[in-house]
Amino acid sequence: MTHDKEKLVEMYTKMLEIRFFEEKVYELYGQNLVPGTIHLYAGEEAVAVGVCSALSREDYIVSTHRGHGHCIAKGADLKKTMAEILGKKTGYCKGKGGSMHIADFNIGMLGATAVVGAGVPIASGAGLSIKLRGTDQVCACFFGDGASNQGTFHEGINLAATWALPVLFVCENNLYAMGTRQSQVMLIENVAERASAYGIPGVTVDGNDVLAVYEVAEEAVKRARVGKGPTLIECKTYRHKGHSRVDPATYRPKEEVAEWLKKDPIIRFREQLFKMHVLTEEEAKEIESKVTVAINAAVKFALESPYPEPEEALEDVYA
Ligand SMILES: Cc1ncc(C[n+]2csc(CCOP(=O)(O)OP(=O)(O)O)c2C)c(N)n1
Ligand SMILES: [Mg+2]
Repeated sequence: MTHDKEKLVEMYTKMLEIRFFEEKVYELYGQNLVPGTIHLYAGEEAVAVGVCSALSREDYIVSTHRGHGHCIAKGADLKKTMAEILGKKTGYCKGKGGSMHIADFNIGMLGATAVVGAGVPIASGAGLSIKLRGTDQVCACFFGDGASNQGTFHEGINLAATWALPVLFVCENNLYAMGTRQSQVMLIENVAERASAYGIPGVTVDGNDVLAVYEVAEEAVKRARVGKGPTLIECKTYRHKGHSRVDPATYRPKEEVAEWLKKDPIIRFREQLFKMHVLTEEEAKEIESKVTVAINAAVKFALESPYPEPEEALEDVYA
């Protein structure tokens, strides 16, 4: 476990950034300012931040339809991320990708994909590229419990295992794929059990405990960097809200939601930092204000930015 104050504060700040960023997007959606939809990440911040804190800037990530949290955790610019989600020209993909297709190669964010499970073989491809180029980079691939039932999951992980590719397969198991509960479509409790089918390590971790996730990710990164191949990491977590902004999530028992809300990863981490004497209440408040200012600036930037011109629709589509 890390005791480096600067690192711990950075992790806490990133988690807050993701939460506050999303609260604003939620609001803006209600004002009809977010084209398409947004898949909310609140409750799962410890996964993105725990994993990305174990990576360096040169490492890669592959994200999902729930992409903005991974982006921010990997170090994306808040202004350009917000502008992208609002469909503005100043966004990462000139406003043509939105949250589900956001990418920033400069920080190793290879892209979000809305096709469930499609990121797994992409991550293995990135792993193969790393191996062929002989660098010590790694690639972390985020996907859901639902994605782990796709053929791409099997094919992508099997290939990465066979070729000992430097990939972290990170399953964000939030118990549901849209309205389908895991137990309706899987007879095993832990997705990590599937690792044995590929001959690689599989670890299940409390996905609402950022330090636990970080520790497991660090170990997997270490293995990957020295050519020992991939690890399947399953992070047990829960989304606070529905599948997307328009889903009231009535399929989830109220008691279950209440139980998980008590395990809010941000509140838990803050309390841990108080206990570890890393943060005082005053310092925590200061961080909150700093993050609020940064998020407000991102919203202002995005709102004031122009939309792309209709003539630009086909630019950057074909290489
Ligand atoms: C190949 C494919 N099938 C179905 C969908 C529709 N869809 C979008 S998200 C989703 C659920 C994904 O669940 P999971 O992998 O657990 O990720 P979570 O949304 O819980 O983060 C589905 C079925 C899709 N986008 N792509
Ligand atoms: Mg899920």
